[in-house]
Amino acid sequence: MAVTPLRERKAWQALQQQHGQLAGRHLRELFAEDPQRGERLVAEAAGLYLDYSKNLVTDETMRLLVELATESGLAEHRDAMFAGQHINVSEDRAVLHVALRMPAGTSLMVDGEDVVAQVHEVLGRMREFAGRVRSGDWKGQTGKRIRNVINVGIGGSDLGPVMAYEALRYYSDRDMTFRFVSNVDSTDFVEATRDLAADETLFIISSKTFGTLETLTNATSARAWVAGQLGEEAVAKHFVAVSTNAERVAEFGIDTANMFGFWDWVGGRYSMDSAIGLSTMVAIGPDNFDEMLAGFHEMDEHFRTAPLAANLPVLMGMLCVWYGCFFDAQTVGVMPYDQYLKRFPAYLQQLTMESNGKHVTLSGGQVDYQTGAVFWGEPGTNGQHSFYQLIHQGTKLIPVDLIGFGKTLNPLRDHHDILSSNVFAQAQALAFGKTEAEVRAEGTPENVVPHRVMQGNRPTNVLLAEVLTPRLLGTLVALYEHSVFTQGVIWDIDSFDQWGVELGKVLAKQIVPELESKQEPALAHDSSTNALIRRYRSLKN
Ligand code: G6Q
Repeated sequence: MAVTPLRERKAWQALQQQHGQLAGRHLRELFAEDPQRGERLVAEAAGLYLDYSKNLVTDETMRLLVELATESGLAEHRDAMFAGQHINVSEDRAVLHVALRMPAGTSLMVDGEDVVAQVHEVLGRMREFAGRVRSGDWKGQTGKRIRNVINVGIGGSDLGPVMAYEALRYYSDRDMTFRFVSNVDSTDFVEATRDLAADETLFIISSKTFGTLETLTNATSARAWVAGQLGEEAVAKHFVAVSTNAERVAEFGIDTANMFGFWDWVGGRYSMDSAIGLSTMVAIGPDNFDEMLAGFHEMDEHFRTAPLAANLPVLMGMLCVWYGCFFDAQTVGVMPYDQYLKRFPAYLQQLTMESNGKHVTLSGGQVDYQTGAVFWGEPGTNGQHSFYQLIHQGTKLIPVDLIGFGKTLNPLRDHHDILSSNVFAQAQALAFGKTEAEVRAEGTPENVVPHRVMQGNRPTNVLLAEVLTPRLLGTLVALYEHSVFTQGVIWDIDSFDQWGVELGKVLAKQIVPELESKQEPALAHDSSTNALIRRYRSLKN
């Protein structure tokens, strides 16, 4: 799809003028002039209510952003993704995480194969397996039931599973223990296993390629840990694999009958609802997992069919472009006001930054505008007592997404109203601040007045949902996935490759032998790397 360079698109130029016009305006004025704004600049879908009225936009800005998305070919790119076209150009692959949540009985033919049928075949096997582990029918080597499940994986094969487990812990089997080993730092493995008995422990080795050094190192230690306590023959009952690479799984010594597959059209950071979610399914049960998939699908359908101007992920994606490209905002904060979502910002970091951390266009030219923002965050209200200060009164513009819920899963006195009041109060304070006159009227000593003034005009999105369910989690993740997609299309980049990550995998493998070698290795790196390696060798010996 040939596309006009971003800066030459008509809507881009109009948006530049818009930005100029809005530069001196304050959200206080925008609300005063348009008192209904807070009821109009909202959108709702799949159980999520989005209030985007406290953004530095007018109706005209939103109209132009929609025009920019249209001119960028968003609808065509979206349809190409849903049709299984190879939109991941640098890897020549289809991008079909949306097929992972298409209902049984539907079909999507890609390169001559019905991918939906394949998805449901694997889901069926996962259900059967998860059911057996949960019921105690799947026995370990000594005949005991499995009580502990450890997912071994990293990046996309870890962040989704651990985030989903934490988010849906309320729905999990509380008689079982779930742990996640990702870091090749031996501390991760040792701490995860130190109080567990091998004969009650099942390892799920999750690796799309089954070639990732960290995961294979941890998997090898896990096998030694099991074999050391129960003998080599125990491996069959204590290990299963999730991968696209059956050959390597077999080489590692896991029976491919105990392997759950997925496909090269599922990117690692888009894989938590594929077989990579096996630990999630064992934790929350197949029915809840189905609910999560239904939530994903509902948001997919909204993204696929809703007009751009009322399309939640499109709105959120366009606003990211607006702040990044026109206001030079470098970061986006995401603050879930729900303790169960404590790993959601970390999950989003990979989803957003690995996807849109790119500096060349689809056709290989250098971009001459900002692309992916730095995503970060912590659950509220904790963050309010630390870094929110910089958002309120610092010199950087940081758009923030605040995520709140009408109900808590763990009602306790008035905790939830106190928690939720902070969502609204923070959005209010960030938008409207506190003027000099207001500070003075409080009797503040003159020399303190400037310190207590809150400029306001800090943008937020508020997302509200009823309660955190498996379905809602699917919806929320799909919302951000498609927001990332929207940004990537406007920026004309490949949101689905990750060559920077691949580089790290190759470089470390070259240096390992130089650290391990008994003889002084001949080092041919730059002088800094050579000196660091020599220093490390002297420290370790
Ligand atoms: C995800 C990335 C990366 C990947 C890990 C693990 O999009 O490519 O985070 O998921 O490097 O890779 P494997 O699953 O192949 O071990």
